[in-house]
Amino acid sequence: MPTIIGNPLPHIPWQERPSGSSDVLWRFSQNPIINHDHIPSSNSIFNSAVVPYGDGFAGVFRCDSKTRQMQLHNGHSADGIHWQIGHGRIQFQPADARAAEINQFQYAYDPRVIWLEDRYYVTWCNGYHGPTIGVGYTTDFETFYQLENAYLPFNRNGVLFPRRINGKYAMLSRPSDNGHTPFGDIYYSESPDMTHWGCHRYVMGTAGGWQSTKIGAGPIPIETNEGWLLIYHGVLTSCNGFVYSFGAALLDLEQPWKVIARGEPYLLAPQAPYERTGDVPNVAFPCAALADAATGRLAIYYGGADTVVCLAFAHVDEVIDFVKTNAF
Ligand code: BMA
Repeated sequence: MPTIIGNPLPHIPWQERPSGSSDVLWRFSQNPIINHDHIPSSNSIFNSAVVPYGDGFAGVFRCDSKTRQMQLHNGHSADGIHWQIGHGRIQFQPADARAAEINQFQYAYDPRVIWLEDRYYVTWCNGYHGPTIGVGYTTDFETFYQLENAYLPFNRNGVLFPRRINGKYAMLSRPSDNGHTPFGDIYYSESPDMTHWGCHRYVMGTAGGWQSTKIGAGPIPIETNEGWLLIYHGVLTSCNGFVYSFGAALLDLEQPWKVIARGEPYLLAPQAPYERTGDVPNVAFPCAALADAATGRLAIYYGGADTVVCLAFAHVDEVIDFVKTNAF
């Protein structure tokens, strides 16, 4: 039976699958959990990342401002559903003198957060003469430090693994261009020190249907006894523009650039009103998942239509069965 390798987290948000549904993944009935105007300064809050913190949860939120600046804000929550989000953007302090050279804020979006060894690391899409992957850390979600960018521009999607692999830090990313990127595959890179990234490996690329234009890693990969469970977004180009859905794949635990299985259908496509309608219609964009190793429950946080934050739920064994049964 597929199981999560990790800590029991009995307090993560949860709601049973609606009766009559056979979906592997189902939406929270109280979606969206965070509305576009949750704080006075926000135009929209979406594509955000949360982790267990203390007795509750903390997070880094993408809050686009009323000047339409893309920013990261901190947040705290007792239950993972009701959030207190900081009203101002996170101002990263340079971690050292070298990092001070790149510490000028241009824009920041699509964060991911993970506890790794001794601190919470944050990665995000960071403006530095074009989009690249910013890396920083915090211990308290109040003071944040910025390290070097992981890559050269252009790259918008950087997702750390939650532990070292073969002694190295590991990250998935998606090299791109400076526009709205009509392509994109997932690559793996490793680093001895969280600064120098190399040994780049191709993981997987676009495929049919919902993932035919580009794909990108979503939440931090979830370690299971069957491999890393990677929830990832896929984009198709319709005559009305990009459509963002998400699905799942299993990656080898020690060589994560090797794909064990990849599910052909999506797990969730933008079909609810708050996914279809908003600043960017037809977007469901996952950036975080809480996983309870005791029960196998997953709570997945995703942005709806670049406007709101939503939750969906699944059982890890059912997601892995789905990936293997529908592999292509
Ligand atoms: C991507 C990012 C995401 C966004 C998506 C759809 O390039 O900007 O934050 O959700 O486009 O607009």
